[in-house]
Amino acid sequence: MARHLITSAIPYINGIKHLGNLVGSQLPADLFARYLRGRGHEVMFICATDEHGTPAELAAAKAGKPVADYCAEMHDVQARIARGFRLSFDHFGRSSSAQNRVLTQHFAKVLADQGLIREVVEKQMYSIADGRFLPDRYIEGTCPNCGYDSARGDQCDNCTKQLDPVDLINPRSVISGSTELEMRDTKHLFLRQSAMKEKLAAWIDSKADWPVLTTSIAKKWLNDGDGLQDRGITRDLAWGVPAQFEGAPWEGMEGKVFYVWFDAPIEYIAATQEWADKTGGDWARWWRTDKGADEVTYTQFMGKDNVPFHTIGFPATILGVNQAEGEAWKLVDYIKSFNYLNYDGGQFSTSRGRGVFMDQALEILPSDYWRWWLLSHAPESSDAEFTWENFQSSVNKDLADVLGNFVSRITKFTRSKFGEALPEGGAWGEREEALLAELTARLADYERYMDEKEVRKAAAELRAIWVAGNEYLQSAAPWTVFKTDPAQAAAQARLALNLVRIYAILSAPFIPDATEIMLEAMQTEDRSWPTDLRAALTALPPGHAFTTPEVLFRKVSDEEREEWQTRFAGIRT
Ligand code: B3M
Ligand code: ZN
Repeated sequence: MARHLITSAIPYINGIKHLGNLVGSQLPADLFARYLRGRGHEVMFICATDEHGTPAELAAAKAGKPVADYCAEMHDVQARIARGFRLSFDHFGRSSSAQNRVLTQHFAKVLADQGLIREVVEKQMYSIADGRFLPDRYIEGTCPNCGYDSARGDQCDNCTKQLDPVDLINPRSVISGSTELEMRDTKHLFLRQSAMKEKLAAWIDSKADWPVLTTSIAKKWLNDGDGLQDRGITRDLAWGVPAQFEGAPWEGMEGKVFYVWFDAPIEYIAATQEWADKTGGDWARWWRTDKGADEVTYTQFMGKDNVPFHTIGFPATILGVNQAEGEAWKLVDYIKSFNYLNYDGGQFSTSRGRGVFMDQALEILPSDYWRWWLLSHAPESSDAEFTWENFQSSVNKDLADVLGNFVSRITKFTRSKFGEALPEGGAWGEREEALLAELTARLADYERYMDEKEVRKAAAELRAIWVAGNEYLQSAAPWTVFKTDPAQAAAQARLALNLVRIYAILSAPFIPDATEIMLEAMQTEDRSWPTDLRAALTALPPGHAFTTPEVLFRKVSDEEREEWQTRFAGIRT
């Protein structure tokens, strides 16, 4: 038994996530967590909401709520939807927690003590009417490139040109609309990432087993020069972790907070502390290498856009802090990153409300249907695309025709010929031995793909394991055998019913609700991983009672598909 720490990139607080976000971080992280628990390992699975920064402030303002209230409400909404998708976090934290504030300020102080922070005076737009500095996104004006009159200070949404607030024609404050803006000096803290370059490079070079997607992005940032520039870690905002020295004032930093990307990854640790404070558990054995975390395998899951912050930014913080005496924080062992999932010929878009969002998905079908499609089409080697045709066909074929049909056929057949208990008599023949051999080989592949976090391949192998059972039933045809040799049919039914329990266990990482229905139908609580398949195929003995479940998976009709296609073609408002 090993110990595994798993974190998913923490979703922004400013709205409900779409299915593309889900499949890029939380869902595959959950898959891996459930798999490892199923194999008997000790798992700590952490996620949280990312609550600081301008997006949170802007979303709260739009909702007409104080930002703290808005975040508390949205956290509950996201937590509820996460439960709906059966995301099995050990803790779903909040980056605005007291634990994160304390730890973020502690890390900043240690970094400063190590000489890894320097102060920089910059010029920034100040709004006299609002009495505050304005972050780039708080300034709007006319785009110098295309003339669009609501271009943001960081980018023009119309022509996509990257902008600087000073480029805007007639700039105004998003908060008050005031045009009384002037450039003023403001002081910020910069993390001296450049001083960490060699350590970072050596660390990334040592990760030969990482996915190419992860290392290619990491190396690009490391070597391009750009990525290794010293990075501003404070902002002129009210909402965030105050830029203080372990709670004491930091001269010149009054009214400033740490940049959201500085405190967000620290929340992985802080969320584990939140968990410990709630449960009385020990967080240090997961995060402090001097307290047992050196024996932990730590895996992170995220979309490719988050990779630079996890291969450069956060490790620079940890490596820098660890230079100090008494600091010994765990670095990530493996970063699994994902490409993008597109939606029906375009991109999912939160800002434009395009695609299917997590709450909407659960309104039309239970989570297993989505989990299966998303994971079996995870955007690993390239971007992937969601289409309703493809979704309908996967659900109908894989879930209804293959797995659902297998469970339904064998339970109904046995009930009608023998009653609702595993029948007695008969023995295995060549066909059963051949099935065992195939399942043994496929299970080994399935485990290997899961260990390697090859999500799509694992899904394909699991499906093949279901298919093997279906084909066995088809060729054994106990309904025909029963007419001439009931004992033989009984042996076949027994094997197939045992296979239902095995399918329940193996499928749990992908479709946990179906697992519960199958185990309930087989009237067993035995969830032990079938390491010895021969034994597992006879685990439920003759006479063991079962029930015949309602339809495990229903089909998606053409009418539904068309209805959903139309319903989600527009923009969510
Ligand atoms: N909140 C971006 C995102 O939701 C960001 C991830 C933080 S991970 C520490 O994709
Ligand atoms: Zn423009």
